[in-house]
Amino acid sequence: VWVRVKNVLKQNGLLILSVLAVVIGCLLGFFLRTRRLSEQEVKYFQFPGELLMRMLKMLILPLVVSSLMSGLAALDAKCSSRLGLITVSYYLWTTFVAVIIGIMMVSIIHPGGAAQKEDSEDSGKHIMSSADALLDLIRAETKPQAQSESTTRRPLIYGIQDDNGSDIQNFALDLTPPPDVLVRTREGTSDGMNVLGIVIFSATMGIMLGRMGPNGSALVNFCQSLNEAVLRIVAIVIWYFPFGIVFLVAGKILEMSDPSAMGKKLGFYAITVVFGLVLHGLFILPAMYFFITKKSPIVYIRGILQALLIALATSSSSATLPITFKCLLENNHIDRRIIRFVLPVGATINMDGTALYEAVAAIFIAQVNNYELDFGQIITISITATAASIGAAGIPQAGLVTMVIVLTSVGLPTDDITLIIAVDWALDRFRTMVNVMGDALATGIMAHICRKDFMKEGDGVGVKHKLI
Ligand code: DAS
Repeated sequence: VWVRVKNVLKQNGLLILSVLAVVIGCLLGFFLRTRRLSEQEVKYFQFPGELLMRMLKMLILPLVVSSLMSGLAALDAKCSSRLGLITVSYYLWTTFVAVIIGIMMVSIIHPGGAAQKEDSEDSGKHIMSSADALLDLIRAETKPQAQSESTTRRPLIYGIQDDNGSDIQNFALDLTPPPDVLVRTREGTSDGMNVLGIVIFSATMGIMLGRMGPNGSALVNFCQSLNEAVLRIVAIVIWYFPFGIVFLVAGKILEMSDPSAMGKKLGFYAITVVFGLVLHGLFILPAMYFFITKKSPIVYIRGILQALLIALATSSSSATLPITFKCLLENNHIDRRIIRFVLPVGATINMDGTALYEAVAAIFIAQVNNYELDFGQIITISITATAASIGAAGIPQAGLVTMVIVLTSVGLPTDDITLIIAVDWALDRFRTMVNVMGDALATGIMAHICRKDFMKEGDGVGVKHKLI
């Protein structure tokens, strides 16, 4: 028995320690809330957790650039375009399914309270016609409306006028939220654009390198070595996680607002989101994996549990990327060339949990305001929630920032985001887990679909990274 226990601990020691760290972090956090720590004491207490986040963020840039550049360079043009097309189509499909699930859940549970049909003068009021809502998505307005209006109906694309009113022929696809929300999470938005920029740059470079032939081999080799080095750093950093997770979770609990102040509607809203995330993350996505690969999703998910825990602790899919990469390579033995391409793209554009969350939140806010959304507006919400999740960065509470796009698209008051902020820090962790789950399962599916393209042994498939 001791030998078996020793083996289990050896294989799963870090995972068990991380689970214990989350539990201890929760207990410690709720205990310290009773001690009424000063702001300075809270800051000192949160430092070890902040250190963990910085360690992970340090690895994102080299990992994404080296993965995409070496991954795309290793694929021939036909294979990479086929892999790219299937990957992006699959990501869009699962994101849209997540939105539909969210809309179904919030319409069935109706957490925002039943719309009063009786005499109340504003019962079932319509915000805007559905045709208007859909057209607003592409309508080029000559002047963005003043930010002061609570229901800023700024379209996603608009022309800009200069001060003397002449149109500047400069149409921007405007995914950034109005300044009032931008100020609150400027670092989130800029990181979002940075991560997207990194992916686009490194994907482009990777494709170019792949076409340079022998001239590009030195740079491809450099990227492969950099990729290997990053994974070896991960193998070291990962042992700090249990310690860092305790302080990260406890530090967040110290910051959160009083859960008892959460009204009944907010409680039902949180339950709706969690039900939707569980349905999509634990049933729909694994079912898709099973039907496509005919393999057990349970065994596959077992291999990425460490990454899911880091997602829960950090609420950042980008920060979790190095761990997801390591789990897929060493535990699930996915071909490194597939991981290098599919995973970084997924971590940037594939956020099923976020898309589901934003659809639920928008309809919840409509219900709380006793607005009745018609079919056209529901379609608008499903389109903008999908688009907003693609634009969201893989950092904490990014979904809260891009949600403004969804609310604005159907004329809902963006100020009502404050209704859900109290529970957002907790729900963010679960939707980040679903985001990471979606990326990891997609990588397994792409590896299965493209297995014939990679019959020959990949470079270092399933290599165990030994500590230096
Ligand atoms: N925290 C984001 C992520 O890292 C998800 C979100 O904010 O919706 O995926």
